[in-house]
Amino acid sequence: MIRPILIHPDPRLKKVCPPVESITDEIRALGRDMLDTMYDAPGVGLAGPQIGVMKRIITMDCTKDPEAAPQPMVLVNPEITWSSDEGSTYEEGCLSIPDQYAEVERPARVRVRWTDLEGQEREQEFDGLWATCVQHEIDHLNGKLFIDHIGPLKRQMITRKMQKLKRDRARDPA
Ligand code: K1U
Ligand code: ZN
Repeated sequence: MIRPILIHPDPRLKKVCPPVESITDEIRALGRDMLDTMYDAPGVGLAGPQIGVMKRIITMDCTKDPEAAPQPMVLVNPEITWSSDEGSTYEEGCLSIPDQYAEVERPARVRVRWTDLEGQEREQEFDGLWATCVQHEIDHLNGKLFIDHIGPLKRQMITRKMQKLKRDRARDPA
């Protein structure tokens, strides 16, 4: 099921999410809904709070080649256990901040530990767009958006555009 995506500013996008306590059928169904919502958007990642679910769960698929098999991932309670000193800059976007982009520098490689939907502990190193995306999504779980990594003037300009977008959508829902 495709769920509506919250648009910034929204107080739910500023909150720190509590961990998922156990892997249940409800969490597995949530993971499926998040993947459906992410692919439909389309996006390469999605975090629980973006659909108003205040739980530490993210989805990702950063497969670049449209001919290649999809690589859907659902990460529950993801934690960064190591970050490279080397950085990498990527022009990030966000499904909760449509059509706005800004360069953000983050560690180029990270090691992440999480629980999968079978309840197994997993740990893996990510690089390239996968590394950028997993850090962007974990930020969402901590109430942080990519615009919190940029200067205050550009952040304010983007926030004002989003306030207008929300006013316009409320007046004329598509
Ligand atoms: O969390 C989100 O809002 C999803 C976001 C993730 C992300 C994008 C870019 C850098 C880091 C993290 C998106 O998926 S925005 C859409 C996007 O980047 C995209 C959409 C379709 C194809 C390829 C990329
Ligand atoms: Zn985002």
